[in-house]
This record gives sequence, C-alpha cells and structure tokens, in this order.
Amino acid sequence: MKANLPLDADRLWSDVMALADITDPARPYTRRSFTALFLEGRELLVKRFAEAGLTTHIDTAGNLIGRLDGTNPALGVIALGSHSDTVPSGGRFDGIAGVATGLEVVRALRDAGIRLAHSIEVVDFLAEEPSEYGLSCVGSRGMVGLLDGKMLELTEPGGEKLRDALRRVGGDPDRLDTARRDDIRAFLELHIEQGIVLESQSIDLGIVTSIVGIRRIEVIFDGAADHAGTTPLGLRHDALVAAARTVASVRDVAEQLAAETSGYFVATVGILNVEPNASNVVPGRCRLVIDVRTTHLATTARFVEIIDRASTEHAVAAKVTRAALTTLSEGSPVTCDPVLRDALHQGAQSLGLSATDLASGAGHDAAFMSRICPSAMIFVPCRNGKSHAPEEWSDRDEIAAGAAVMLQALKALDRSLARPATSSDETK
Ligand code: HGY
Ligand code: MN
Ligand code: MN
Repeated sequence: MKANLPLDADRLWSDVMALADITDPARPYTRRSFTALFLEGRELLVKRFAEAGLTTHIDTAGNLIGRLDGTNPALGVIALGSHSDTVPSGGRFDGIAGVATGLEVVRALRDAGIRLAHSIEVVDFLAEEPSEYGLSCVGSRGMVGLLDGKMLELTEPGGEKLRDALRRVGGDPDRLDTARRDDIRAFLELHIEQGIVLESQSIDLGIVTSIVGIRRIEVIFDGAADHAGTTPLGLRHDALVAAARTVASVRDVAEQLAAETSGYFVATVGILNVEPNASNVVPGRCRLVIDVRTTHLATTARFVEIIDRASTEHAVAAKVTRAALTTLSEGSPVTCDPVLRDALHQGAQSLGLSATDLASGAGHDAAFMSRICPSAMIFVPCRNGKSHAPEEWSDRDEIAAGAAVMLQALKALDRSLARPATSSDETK
C-alpha cells in the first residue's frame, strides 16, 4: 500500500469517523434515511462541503449536492458520491466512504491549486438502502426520472407517505422533474467491496464491471389466529407454517438456479413479519419480502415462476390463502462504462496500486446513474468481506488509496471528456 498519496488520508478518515459517531447508540451503526439522525449527518456534511468550498443544495429528489464550478461550466458536470444512510445495525463505511471520498478529492484538488474544466458535484444520494417505505435508491431514482407517483404513495409502518417524508428532508415531490439531470458527463462511486475477493487475494482495489439487478417481492399469507393450546393441529390455519416453508423454498430454488446459470444469482428473505407475533397464538398472517439479485434477468423470471407455484402449494397445505406476489421494486443489471473503468485502471497503475475487475452483488446508486451518464465504481477492501453489520471495516489507507485513484481518474477524464470526439475516437 503506497503511503505518499496526493491527498490527506487523516482528513478523509476523520469525515468517515465523524459520521460513524452519528448513530442510534443502541444499535451501532444505524442512521436510517429520513430520521433525525440522518438529518444530523446531513448537517455535518453540509458544513464540511461548505468548508471545502462547495456550494450546497438539496435537489427536489432529496439528494444533497455540493458543487464546485469548473473553468468551463459549459462542459457539464463530473459527479462523485454515494449515500450516507445505513441499514439497521449496519456499518461505518457502506456508502459513507464514497461520500467522504468525493469530498476529499475536491479538497485535494483545491490544496493542489487545481481547477478542473468540468464542474464537480459531490452527491449524498437520499435513501440508497431499502427505506422504511420499502423503496431503495430514492434519490438516484429521482435524479434519473424513475421516482414515480406510485412510489411516492408508499408508506412506512407509522403511515407517513414517502412524498411527505421527501418534503420533510428538503425535497419537493411536486417538482421532481427539476431533479432529473442531463448535464452529468460521468459519475464515479467509491464503495467498500462488501465481499472477500480483494482482501483474500491481497489486491488493493476492485474496478467494477457490472452491478446486479435487484427485485424485491412481497408475499402475504392469511390464515386464522387461534389459541396455541386448544386448537387441534389438524384444524389450524397457520400462516407462519406456509411462510416458513416458502423461505426454505427460496433458498433451495436459488441454489438450484445459481448452479444452472452462468451469471450471478442469489435470493434472500430478510423480512418476516408475523401477526400477532405472540408465543401462544397460532399466527394468523405472515408477510415476507424476497430480495432477488442477478446479472441475468431471465433467471429472475424463472425464479418468480417457481416460487409463485411453490408458495401456493405451501399455502394450500397449511390451509391458508396467499395474496398475489407484489413486486415492491426492481432494477435491471447494468454494466459499468469501459472508458471510465479504463481511467480507473490507469489511475491505479500510475500510483503503483494493484487492481482487478470485479462484479458487484450489491446494489448501488451508480446502477441508476448509469441510465443518464457513463458510470463506474471502485471498490476498496472490506475486512472478512463483512458488511451490513457493525463489524464492517475498511482501513484508513485502503480508502485513501481508492480516493487517490479516483482523483487520478477524475483529472484524466476532465481532460479526455473535454476533447471533442475525433473520428479515431469514434472507431475505438
Ligand atoms: O442492498 C444492497 O445491495 C446495498 O447495500 N444497498
Ligand atoms: Mn448497503
Ligand atoms: Mn451502499
């Protein structure tokens, strides 16, 4: 790992740790989107963005954007960033490392007296993690025009609508058209790998090739709440029995399809709500959410078809009913831009850092940003591949190395994207 990087690793680290301190103390590290803690984290970011010379605003999709005009603003924007919200009892680096890196890159340019031709924007996207409203990537969907009216009507368990929550954090659900961007020429996101490849192979950085498409599906079983002691087993309508067997089917079918498909395929049930959730009551209702990820959309369609059939069979066997499967959200798999990936590889090489191509099994804002501009991601190692858990860890120097590569790539792209495409470029 190189020490003499063209930026301030301690300053970058202090941003990451300062955000980590803003957590639900009972569930480190938790800073859920739309909460008071999230807004406290945003206040910190606004302050540090401003100290770095960025003008800040919240766009109507709720994204925090810090901007530094370029010497030739007509060229458009190169955007950097990620997200500052966490999963419940998550880590200190998922998302945060990417926002802090964008900020440090801007400060490093300032310290070096460098003013790029493109304007630079550092973005903290709203609610990248699946929020309490059941939707992920709220801000980046908004920036690319995919945050629709139906999504805005989603509610969290307390009944608040997403549209009202969006307004509460500074967005404007009635003017989402102004959040859509057509002036961003490139988007770069640094993220912890959330996997074990880089650490296990002692590679400094991952350059992401593709990002999985994620589909989240809700399944509801309705049976009959009954006395756990006096209701004979043969007369029960136990919704949890049908749900539990469906959870097992999700895992079995996922393993079968993952073995059959050449691409990447996983499926997980991470949410299981049981009503009334009492030890002495036969569960009357069960809700589960399936998270399906793949680089191969046809496999998702097959998975849904098999699970639709299997969950119906489990419902019949348990003498309960199963509502129609509801798709809560879905996104297609995307490939990262080859020109940006090459700039990241060149950046790593110029700093004597090792880098390898890597697919992402995690979803990211970059997947949505790739719909409006060339986008790419750089991964830094993640101890034991652990993420979405308090043990999540990435070293100060590992993040700084990733930031330095991003800085190198940004300077190169600022030059290459400013050049009008020549006929030879077109043939490339
Ligand atoms: O769930 C994901 O893949 C991301 O961490 N939000
Ligand atoms: Mn995450
Ligand atoms: Mn993330």
